[in-house]
Amino acid sequence: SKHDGSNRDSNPNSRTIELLQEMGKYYDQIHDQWRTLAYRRAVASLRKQTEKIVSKEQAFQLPFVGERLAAKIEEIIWTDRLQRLENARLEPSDHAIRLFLGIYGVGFSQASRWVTAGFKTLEDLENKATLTANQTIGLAHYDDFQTRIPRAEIEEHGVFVRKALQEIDATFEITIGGSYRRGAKDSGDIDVLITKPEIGIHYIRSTVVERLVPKLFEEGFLKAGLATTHKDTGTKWHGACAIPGSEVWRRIDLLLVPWDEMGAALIYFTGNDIFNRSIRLLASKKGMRLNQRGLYKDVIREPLRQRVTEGTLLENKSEEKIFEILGVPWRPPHHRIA
Ligand code: DCP
Ligand code: MG
Ligand code: MN
Repeated sequence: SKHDGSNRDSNPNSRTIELLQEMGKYYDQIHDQWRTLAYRRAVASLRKQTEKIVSKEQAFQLPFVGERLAAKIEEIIWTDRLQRLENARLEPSDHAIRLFLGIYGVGFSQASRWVTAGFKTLEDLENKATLTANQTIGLAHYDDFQTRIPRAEIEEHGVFVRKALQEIDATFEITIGGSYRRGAKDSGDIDVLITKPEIGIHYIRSTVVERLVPKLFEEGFLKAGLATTHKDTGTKWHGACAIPGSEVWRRIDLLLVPWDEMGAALIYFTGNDIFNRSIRLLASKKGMRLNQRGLYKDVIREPLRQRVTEGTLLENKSEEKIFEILGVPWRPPHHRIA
């Protein structure tokens, strides 16, 4: 359901893809991870087809398309609709849950509790619910945070953060990751990786937390902190920002990365999340472990695959080397959509 800029219109299956994608988006919103993944894979599979898929038998031949999905594809061909999707659109409690899930920081259990308490609209929450500080911000900026950020505006935010940071210390470097780095034409938030050559996390964290963040608030760029980092252990600062002069608040994630770990962090924060899951699974099949800090070997696992030791570091500095050690061909960020 992410806007990754693939060419949909020239695809003979564009209508099918559109409805399946919407169905997947619905499952994502109700936190049905298994179906979300199944729909995303099926969509990716359909995208690669050069012919129109018109029957369930034909659909079933495709990778990642099971019997039920194949039947849904046929339903779309015959009816130009998907009954399940229309049901989902109509169910009133689902509607409220999806509405509430759109509030920043609100998960499925909170949304369900509000529905159970009888709240149906954002106005209900505003007038009758007891909200945390973050929920209040999320609600007040509901539409802002739901609006995709155009690529050009992401770049403006990047320039603003880089300038402020380099005024503090000219050797700091920033990289915009996330869907922007994958080449998306618009993004849900701004993911900013911050590092400095030859330096560890402590200096980076204290510079960002004690100097950059206050400076950006003073300049009117930062508007609110949402999930802010612990002063001694954190590696991220999530908040809201706006280009000075603009009324629109955007979600921004500042991600603090030790210089040595940039390769692993770039892979992680470039995503997408499905690509990350598949590359991590591949690592684990090869007896290695990949996380946002590095690629490791000799990781000892408990029977239930819970990690006990970090293992030996194989590589963390270079994205290319991590791909190489994993034995997978280099994939540029634009192609990291599993
Ligand atoms: N990520 C992940 N697993 C998660 C969340 C995030 O692997 N559960 C990684 C992959 C994402 C990256 O972090 O690409 C940034 O997370 P975002 O939520 O900002 O997602 P994107 O930038 O990919 O998309 P959007 O345009 O919605 O921000
Ligand atoms: Mg993002
Ligand atoms: Mn993000």
